[in-house]
Amino acid sequence: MNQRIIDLRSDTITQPSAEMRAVMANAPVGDDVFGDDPSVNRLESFIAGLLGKEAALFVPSGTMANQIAIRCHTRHGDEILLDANAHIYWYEAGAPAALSGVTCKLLPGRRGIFTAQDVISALRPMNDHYPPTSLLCVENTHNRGGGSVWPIESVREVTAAAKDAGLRTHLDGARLWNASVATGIPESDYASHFDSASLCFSKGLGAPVGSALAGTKEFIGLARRFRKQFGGGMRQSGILAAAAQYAVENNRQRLAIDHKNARKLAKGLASIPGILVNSAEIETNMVYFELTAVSAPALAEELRKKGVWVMAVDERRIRAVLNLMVHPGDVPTALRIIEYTICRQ
Ligand code: TLP
Repeated sequence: MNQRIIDLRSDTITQPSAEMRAVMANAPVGDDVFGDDPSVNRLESFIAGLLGKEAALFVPSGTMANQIAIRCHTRHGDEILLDANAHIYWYEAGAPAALSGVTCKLLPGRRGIFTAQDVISALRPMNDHYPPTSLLCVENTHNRGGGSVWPIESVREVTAAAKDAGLRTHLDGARLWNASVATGIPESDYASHFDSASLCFSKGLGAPVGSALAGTKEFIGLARRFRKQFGGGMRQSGILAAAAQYAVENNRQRLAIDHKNARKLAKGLASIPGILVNSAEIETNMVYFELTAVSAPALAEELRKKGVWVMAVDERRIRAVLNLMVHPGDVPTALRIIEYTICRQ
């Protein structure tokens, strides 16, 4: 009998359902580089409306959405401000330096959330010795922060401080859907504080590929040019846009199930000797936990053999991300396997 895999490495592993595949198969398409793809055009105006922005652009990945935003908002030699654990800094292969020629100044956030004072303290006086600071980036929910949700008041304060200093602002909203489901605050309320915002369809929502970037018409015009320059101009991408549209329309509200499963998993983990996790801090679909005695990569390796796939983020910490592929009953099974395995390490 085939072993069932409980894959908690990321919500990016989610697979398109049969209904989503049927929608993809029947999507009307055209050449999107010519602006001819009806499914892409429909998705872009839908996302612009959803985020309360003038325009939006469909791009292949969250990384590309963020990097096009940085490229549009900055000039070579500038500095950008972002949390020390931001995805843009950690996991985008050094792209701010490579593609936009900017340096990153890291802010000391708590679970990814920093304050207006942190922004103000990072500003530099006008002086030829310093790089001009031109952009503030915020990540909501915050991945390395543990899926933490930015309080809307903090968003308002940090973006106001940035604007007062003449900076542009970008929201990495790869998992903004999760923030909105957790708080009931619409995505557009969060996005209204930023010059640009990105969203991902290929994480918890379960689309196979794709992200969007939104902002003013002028900004998106420029973004379209950089998308081409970065190699992200796609042709009959309506097949993917249709999946993304289906994902937003059908899989958004169910993210609450992932959040509930994350709380359940964290609560169970908290009672296993050798594991440290603050279950009160679980706000969305991510559970980061610490191991007091065993190595995280070694435990992840052992768990993999037993059908529970998680990600070791460093020597002591593991990330588990609850997602659409998790069946009822998987959380108790995963907990049993983790407890069994850790006791034998
Ligand atoms: N995050 C991935 C990995 O890259 C770590 C994951 O498994 O969580 N912003 C945020 C906040 C993200 O978490 C990610 C992906 C991205 C941007 C980039 O999206 P993609 O993978 O589409 O380039």
